Amino acid sequence: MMRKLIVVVGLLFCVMLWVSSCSTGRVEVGELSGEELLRGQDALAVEDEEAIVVGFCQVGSESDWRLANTASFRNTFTEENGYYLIFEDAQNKQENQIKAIRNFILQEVDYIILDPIVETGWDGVLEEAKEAGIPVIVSDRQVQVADTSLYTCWVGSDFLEEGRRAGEWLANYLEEQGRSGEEIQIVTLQGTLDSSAQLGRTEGFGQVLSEHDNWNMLERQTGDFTQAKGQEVMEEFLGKYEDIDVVVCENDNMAFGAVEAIQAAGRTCGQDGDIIVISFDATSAAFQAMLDGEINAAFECNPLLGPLVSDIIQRLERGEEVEKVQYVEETYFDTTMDLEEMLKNRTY
Ligand code: GZL
Repeated sequence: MMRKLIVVVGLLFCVMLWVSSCSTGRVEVGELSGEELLRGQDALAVEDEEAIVVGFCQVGSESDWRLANTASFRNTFTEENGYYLIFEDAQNKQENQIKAIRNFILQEVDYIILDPIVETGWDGVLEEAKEAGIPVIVSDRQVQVADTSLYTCWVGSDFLEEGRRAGEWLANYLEEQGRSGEEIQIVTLQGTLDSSAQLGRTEGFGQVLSEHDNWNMLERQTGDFTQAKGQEVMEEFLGKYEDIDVVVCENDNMAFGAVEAIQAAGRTCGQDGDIIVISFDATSAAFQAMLDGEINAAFECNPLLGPLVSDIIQRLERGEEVEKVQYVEETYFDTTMDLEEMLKNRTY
């Protein structure tokens, strides 16, 4: 593929500003095209003409999982590995992601990597990327678009399976506790609504829930994958419901918030507590929380997607076909396991 010409547009933009200001005293934004403005803000100087220029549009920095996912991409898409990475953190706003993609298009990157905050609302901007001839690789969360040719492929977790796995774990755990026939009251802290992780985990756990007539889902509410919001919603649940046996937290950080709320309310949770805490992600912090007896089980969601996406790009560069959907391997962990030993080997 023709490599990017060495482009240093920042200097050009400054010269344009200086010339314009000489003539009118002040540059009116209207005098510069959107492209000139954008380029001026994002001077792109690709030192190595052979570098593969990649624009990565990240969700935000809302959780431990997200930080590990960002680190995986930053550690993979390096100059040493033959890349020039343009990283955009969308601060959990879809409109910022759409702006970032348009910016990548203007900068004529070689590939766009998108981790979409939510599944819908992507058809227009992905059409623009397709018209610009820039392949889009979707990572982690998924997009729902009418024309799936708008993206090259997706790589990430089977969120539905994660949810089912958690439900099946709970059924086994209750059986071991001799509580199979008991009325079980459950609340759920959901992730960001319409995100693939929320949709899949809610649906997957819901399928197992429907197989147990004695399980009662009192309420589901989003904690937006953050610890603060997770704590706030759990406080509300504890105020509303006298009897809660299980809280399903659709990520670790909401689980940590739920534990804070439970303990502040004078209740107990985890290994020997009266509220079972189920979490998703299984970051190192979740292992520590299980070792501290605060949560019962963590369902793994692998954030280390950088190398997988790089492999896809290398195969595309060689003109190879890539599978449209690529799942990562995942498992779960609970307090019956040698978590101390496992924690030593965790890299996130
Ligand atoms: C899951 C990922 C989710 C994590 C959260 O693949 O999209 O977003 O479960 C993160 O921790 O915020």
